[in-house]
Amino acid sequence: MNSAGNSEVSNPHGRASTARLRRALHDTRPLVMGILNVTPDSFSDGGRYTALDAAVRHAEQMAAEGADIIDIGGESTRPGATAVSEADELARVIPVIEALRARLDIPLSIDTSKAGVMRAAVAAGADMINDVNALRADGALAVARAAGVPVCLMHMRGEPRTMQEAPVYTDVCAEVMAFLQERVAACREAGIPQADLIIDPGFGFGKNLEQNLALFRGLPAFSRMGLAVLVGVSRKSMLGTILDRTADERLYGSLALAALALEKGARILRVHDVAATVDVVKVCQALAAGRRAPQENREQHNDA
Ligand code: 7PM
Repeated sequence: MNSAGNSEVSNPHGRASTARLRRALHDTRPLVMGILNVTPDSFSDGGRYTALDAAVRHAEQMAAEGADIIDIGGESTRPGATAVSEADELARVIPVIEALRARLDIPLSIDTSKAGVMRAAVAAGADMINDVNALRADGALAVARAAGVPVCLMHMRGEPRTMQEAPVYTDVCAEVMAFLQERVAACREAGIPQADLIIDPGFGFGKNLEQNLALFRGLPAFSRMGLAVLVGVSRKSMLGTILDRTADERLYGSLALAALALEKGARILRVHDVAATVDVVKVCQALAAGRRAPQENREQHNDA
């Protein structure tokens, strides 16, 4: 594997934050990824400064709250979203990545499906690629390979604009797993190291409530694929449907799913509410450590 050599092209700084992300990915402590939505810049009455400044302050707050990764998205990948041009997406996310890289040591993730945005984002300071399209766009595999950073491969049925129109599966877990296996194989063939791959069932992306719940119950099987599993359920509409609550009323439901996801083997939680989720991680970690105690006790007993 010579991804280090190629990575010099687009990851020229050989960043400490990328190395820190890789170490964290191979540690057992679950990671909290804070969501940073970058709104379109307005050039009128100082709006451009305001949008960038608001994004930087939001990211700084999430870092202070204990986020392990900041995921920067230009909104084009949301369910129901209409396509955003590459030029518009670059104009939104690149200034934010540059500003954050200059201020923070925290690993930065770029949430995009476009090869050109991936390349520019990593050159500007991103340490990870988060692609809801699992590197299926033209040129995305080659760019990710050359970038030499970890990649999250997410399952999506259909395309963002139309995918919530009556999705049909025979066995949603088996079909999502088969898709992710195929994308992992494509990445390996393209030369991306297995250790740099993260998988994500893609909650809400072309799935109804029943299918989302079946996927969530199936999380242990995804973990057994041998790759880190990322779960993104924060404030999602599956919670809105269960609770009959608006997006800003879904914190408690999101935290319930965060704890359950960790219990089912999730390694990265992609969330809006970083401080609250960091507490969930600490509580679940304390419980998990207690679960290992009997074995440690037994070993001590055997040694004696
Ligand atoms: C509206 C609806 C706005 C949904 C935003 C969203 C995921 C992701 C998103 C995920 C990974 C959101 C989503 N969701 N990337 N990007 N996994 N890897 O809730 O579940 O943020 S966009």
